[in-house]
Amino acid sequence: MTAPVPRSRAAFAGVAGAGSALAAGHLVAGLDGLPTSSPMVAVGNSAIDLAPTPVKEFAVRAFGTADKVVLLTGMSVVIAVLAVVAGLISRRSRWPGSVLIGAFGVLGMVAVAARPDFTAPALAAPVVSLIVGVVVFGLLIARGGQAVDGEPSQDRRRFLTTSAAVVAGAGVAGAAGTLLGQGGGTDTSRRLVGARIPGVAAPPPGADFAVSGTPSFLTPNPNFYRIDTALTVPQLRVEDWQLRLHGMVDRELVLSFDDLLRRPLVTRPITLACVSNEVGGPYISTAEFHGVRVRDLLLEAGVRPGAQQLFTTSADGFDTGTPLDVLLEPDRDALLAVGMNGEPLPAEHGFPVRMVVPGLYGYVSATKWLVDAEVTTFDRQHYWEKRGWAKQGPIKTQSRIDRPRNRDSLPAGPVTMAGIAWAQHTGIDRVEVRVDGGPWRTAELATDVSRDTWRMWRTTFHLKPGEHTVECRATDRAGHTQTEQRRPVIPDGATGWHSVTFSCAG
Ligand SMILES: Nc1nc2c(c(=O)[nH]1)N[C@H]1C(S)=C(S)[C@@H](COP(=O)(O)O)O[C@H]1N2
Ligand SMILES: [Mo]
Repeated sequence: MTAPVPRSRAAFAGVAGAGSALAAGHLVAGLDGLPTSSPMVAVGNSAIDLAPTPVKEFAVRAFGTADKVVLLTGMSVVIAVLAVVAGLISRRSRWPGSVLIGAFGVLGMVAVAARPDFTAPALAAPVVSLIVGVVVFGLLIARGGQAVDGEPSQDRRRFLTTSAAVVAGAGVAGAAGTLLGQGGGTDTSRRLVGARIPGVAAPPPGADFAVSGTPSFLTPNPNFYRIDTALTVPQLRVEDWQLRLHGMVDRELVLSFDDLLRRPLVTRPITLACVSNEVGGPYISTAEFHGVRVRDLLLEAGVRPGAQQLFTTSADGFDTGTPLDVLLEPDRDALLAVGMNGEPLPAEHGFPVRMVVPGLYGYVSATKWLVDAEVTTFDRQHYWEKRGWAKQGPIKTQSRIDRPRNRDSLPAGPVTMAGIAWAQHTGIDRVEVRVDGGPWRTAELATDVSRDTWRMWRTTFHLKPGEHTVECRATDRAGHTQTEQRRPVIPDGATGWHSVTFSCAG
């Protein structure tokens, strides 16, 4: 004869059951070398792909690269609440809660099976997860019961010992799963590739005004902005990597990493920019990219008449379409990049191979963890096009003020203002700056490195005490001056002048 399980124990049984289920699934996914089959990861990735566009835009705007941490935290809270419910409805019998936990296990299986990189072995993780969840929950509910005529302290000790064992086991399994999922051979693989990436020469003197507050001309790899839909960074190895270039071509190419590196490797400085960058935003960076020209590969395969785009797909299911007329321009130097700033691509930036196309926003050109390239017509819609963004995304001429910063307070007198301007593949001709709506003044420009990269500017104004607003606008070499009209990032990139308000003290 037993009394109902006390509320606190029942709630704990729910949370510990769900937690050990997720940890066990995570461990099996890591052991299998299929980190995206971890139920927590798969559910998170599905949430990212299914989220309506405004929600995603908000997430990127509000949390930037931390959006994934926010998503995982949010998921954990929801799961914890449901787990408490599972516990509380099982105070007299383990079954109602077991059914609820089992239902979540099935949801995890569905999420794993729906992933674009799904293969049957990936089901092992969610299946183990489901079983562990139901068993641990049932065990803790059974241990949590109090014998009506028994000794309460003995009950408590028994429940606490079991609970401690479960928590420790789940912690170890979760941590081991994360470690196993991270290594994945990518690190070793990167070291092997390292020797094959050429070094980079320093940018020419005067290529940036870092002393006046601009970024350095080349962005160090760890500081390079990162935008993608991958909850966990795909872990690929060069040994397994293969690219299929197929579709409307005369000769299909299947390239291993060695095949790719047998082609001439070029090094180009390129400024990559994200279409989701707000006016004044941080999603722009520059690197020397090392890679093979996409044009050479397309010519080798032979593009058939009528083909319009190269549809590229990543190992994690992201895809995009890039116009063939851009990729085939002789001087565009669109690259299948294998390196960045003298190193193999970092895992976060697409190891082992990604595409980079000067002049196009990343969402229509810069596929990371590239595994497939299909020459096709414009009919096939890409990932962001399906979500309301423009099919094509040439980068808009833009400029940004890096110094002063909003709300800075500076001494009155000479104030140096500095920032960046970009019009990839066209080049920057002029940057003008004005203070408090006064006349435009042409700023000093940094050394011109390439029309595919950003260009730094600076100028000094003599300012009186009080509040001031500075604005800037760029003119590109096609003679186009940035419009003042403010437009949002969706569907094809923000427009408007960046402005910064600060004050000078006398
Ligand atoms: N596989 C994959 N590649 C991707 C994306 C992605 O979500 N998945 N995002 C694209 C977008 S929107 C941009 S702006 C660039 C960013 O590249 P970075 O993270 O190396 O800066 O990658 C592009 N390539
Ligand atoms: Mo982007």
